[in-house]
Amino acid sequence: MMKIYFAGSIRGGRGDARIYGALIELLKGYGEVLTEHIGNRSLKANRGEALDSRDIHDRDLNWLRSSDAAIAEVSMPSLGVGYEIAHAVQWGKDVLCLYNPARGKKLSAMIAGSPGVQVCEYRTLDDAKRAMEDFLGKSE
Ligand code: 6K6
Repeated sequence: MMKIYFAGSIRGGRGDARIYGALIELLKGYGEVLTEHIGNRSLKANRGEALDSRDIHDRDLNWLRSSDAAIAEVSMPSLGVGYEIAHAVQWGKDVLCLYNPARGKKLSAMIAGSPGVQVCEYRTLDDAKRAMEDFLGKSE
């Protein structure tokens, strides 16, 4: 089964957590989502898992390295998500960034201008679903 790494903001802000949850539910139809907790709305920006930061960092990078495809929701700017995207690009992974301009933040030029990532603007869950299907079809 394909291993999918999903990245979304945690300490950057949880305003889009509901969207992450919906995207993760869709992704579960295509493979194993290694980071299901990102969509958990009880995961708050200031009160996370019981692991310390070093353990979270090492675990997440190991998951990312072992994944077949990486998908990041980037409408809410997050240092951690940017850091993960940079690693995935360096490791030669296929990376899809989903960006909803209606959330009101302009996408960083470091993501919008990265030749290693595919950026897809979306407005509806249906748009995002199509983009993820196209992308995963190519990474198989
Ligand atoms: C949760 C709530 C408060 O602190 C946490 C720490 N827990 C984390 N658990 C799992 N993944 C994390 C955690 N913190 C950051 N990450 C990873 O970085 C996730 O894979 C996200 O894609 C990304 C979020 O980064 P920030 O900078 O928005 O936190």
